[in-house]
Amino acid sequence: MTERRDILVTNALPYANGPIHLGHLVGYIQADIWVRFQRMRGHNVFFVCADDAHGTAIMLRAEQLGVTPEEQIARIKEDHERDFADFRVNFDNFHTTHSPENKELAEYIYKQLDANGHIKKRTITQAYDPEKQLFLSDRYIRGTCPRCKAADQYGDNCEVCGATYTPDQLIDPKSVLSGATPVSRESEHLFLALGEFTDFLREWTRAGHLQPEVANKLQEWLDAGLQEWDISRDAPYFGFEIPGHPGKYFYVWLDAPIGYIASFKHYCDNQGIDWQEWWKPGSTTELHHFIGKDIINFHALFWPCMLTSAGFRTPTKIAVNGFLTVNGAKMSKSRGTFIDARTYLNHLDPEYLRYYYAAKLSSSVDDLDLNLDDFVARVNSDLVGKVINIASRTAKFIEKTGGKLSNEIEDPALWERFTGASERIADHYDKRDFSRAMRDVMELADLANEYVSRREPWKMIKDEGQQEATNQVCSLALNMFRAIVTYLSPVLPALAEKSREFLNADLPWQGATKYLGDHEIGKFKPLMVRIEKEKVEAVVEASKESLQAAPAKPTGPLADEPIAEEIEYADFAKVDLRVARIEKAEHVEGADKLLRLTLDLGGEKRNVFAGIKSAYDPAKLEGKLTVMVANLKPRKMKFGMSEGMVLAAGPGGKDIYVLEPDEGAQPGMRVM
Ligand code: B3M
Ligand code: ZN
Repeated sequence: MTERRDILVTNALPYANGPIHLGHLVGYIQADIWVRFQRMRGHNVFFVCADDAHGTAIMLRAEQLGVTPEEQIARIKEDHERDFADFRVNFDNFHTTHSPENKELAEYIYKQLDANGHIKKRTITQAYDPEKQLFLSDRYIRGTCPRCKAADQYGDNCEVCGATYTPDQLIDPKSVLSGATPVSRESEHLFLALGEFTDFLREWTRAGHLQPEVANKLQEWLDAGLQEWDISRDAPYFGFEIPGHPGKYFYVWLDAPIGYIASFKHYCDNQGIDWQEWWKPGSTTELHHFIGKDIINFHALFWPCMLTSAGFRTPTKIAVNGFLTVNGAKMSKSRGTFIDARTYLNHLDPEYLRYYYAAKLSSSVDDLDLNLDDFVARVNSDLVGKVINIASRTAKFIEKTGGKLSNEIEDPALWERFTGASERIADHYDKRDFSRAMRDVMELADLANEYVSRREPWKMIKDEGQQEATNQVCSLALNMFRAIVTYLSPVLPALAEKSREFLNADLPWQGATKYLGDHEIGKFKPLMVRIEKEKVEAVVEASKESLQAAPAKPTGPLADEPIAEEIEYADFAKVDLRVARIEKAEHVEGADKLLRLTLDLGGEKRNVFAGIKSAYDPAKLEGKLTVMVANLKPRKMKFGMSEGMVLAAGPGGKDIYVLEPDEGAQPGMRVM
């Protein structure tokens, strides 16, 4: 075995403005498995996290609930901690970024950056809500797209046509917070001059800290040139005031990663450990950050600059995971696939999900799909059908033959397959190739089951002269079971715990290669039950956004949108409207509002992006007839060419109704 490593592991800090959901859990479960594995291998590991407690969203949420931000983040922290504990994500410390340690460290790092000349001052013009009296980031402004005129678009880009713009280019912009029309206001901001770190970053991003695809992405950004990073926000803001700049606060993303150090420091101060030993340049300890792919820039660009300038060590590895999709699509509240950790826990065993994620996780940044049917099938077949089965079909024969495992290895070649797998599986875990580790373990489970089926101990036991042989066969089976559960125990800590009791033995990693003989075992109890499909359905049902909860929609559309200006018939006649059949309707990766439609115009096929995702399950659209503008000039959108437009009515959101011709209409027919 290699020498003992000192490893500090962190997970991205969840925002303190909402519950943990299954998407978050991909990264947390991944890191927890890795930590448990490293500990089993004898390494010294600390695993810390914290709530990311600052920012406008949290401040506004507290205000809405009529509590102080401090009260609000304290409540959320309790929920987060409970969710993590119940999913067996076992942090050594779960802190908050709104802590004295973090304040002190953030101020310190900022002062170092400033002293090293990397902080610049500049006056910027920003949208300001005159009623709420605060500056508005793009997400708090909505209005009509200046290009395609789609209503209710974000302040920075249009989800319907893909245009990008600044909030002041929106037609009729409104503050989401008050409904007021934003005004432009000037204010002085502080910036971190990232460009000054370009050479450092070029080297750092290629020095083995990152997955290759991540390093390539960063190279693109570096080649494009790094902008200065705006690190200040004006009051009112929930965060830390910047030393020397009254009324200005650190932007939440400045102090968020510093929360890693703060959480660790808080832990070490309680334990009497010297935290600085772990954070000084040249430290022999390792630092691993597990994050999602949407926050790569903060961790692999900004963070190393801050650390290095302030005289801290930089990360050993940044482990980036992809997003979670459910049933092949983005998690959706209307479909009930936006599943909170707690909703899942109310119905299902967390170990099922830990196993499923492990079985699908690799070291790449690929997205991970939780297909709910496959989830049920896979867990039942792998864990219950294969792993548990080995023990449940042999344990009773040990009981009947004296309750003790035999010293005699009945099939040494077979047993060697199990001991020989140890280092290979360990290597997969270490490289975060959990899916490979799971595949190797399941192959072992197949071998064990084949062996038991071949020997048929249930027949042997009936033969008076075969009692000892029966005991030997089942002893080998249970030793194979023990090795398998050991290899799985970073993923399935509860199963490991129960198996320890049943086998009356510890399950250290090295133990998997030592034959447990002349050893009395405990009584077999069912170690895990099958997932019932109904429970998964109950989770989905409970996750569906209740319709009553949706805000009441205004009625009387004419009052909202007066009839447009009169036009000549000739103008109307220019529009070639045709009946089309929706042949295919699909989700578009990365688009919140769009569906991709393949339309059949009676022979001719068209690809059209329609902003109707919020109202339609794509499957329900397929086969439907509708009406389209067939002679609209093709438009290049963010996700591809759109060759026409489908007609639909309604204000938006869930209230969108695709027009359908009356029965008898055929694709390609002209609509007059
Ligand atoms: N609070 C959450 C996220 O974007 C954000 C992470 C902070 S990590 C220092 O996933
Ligand atoms: Zn648009």
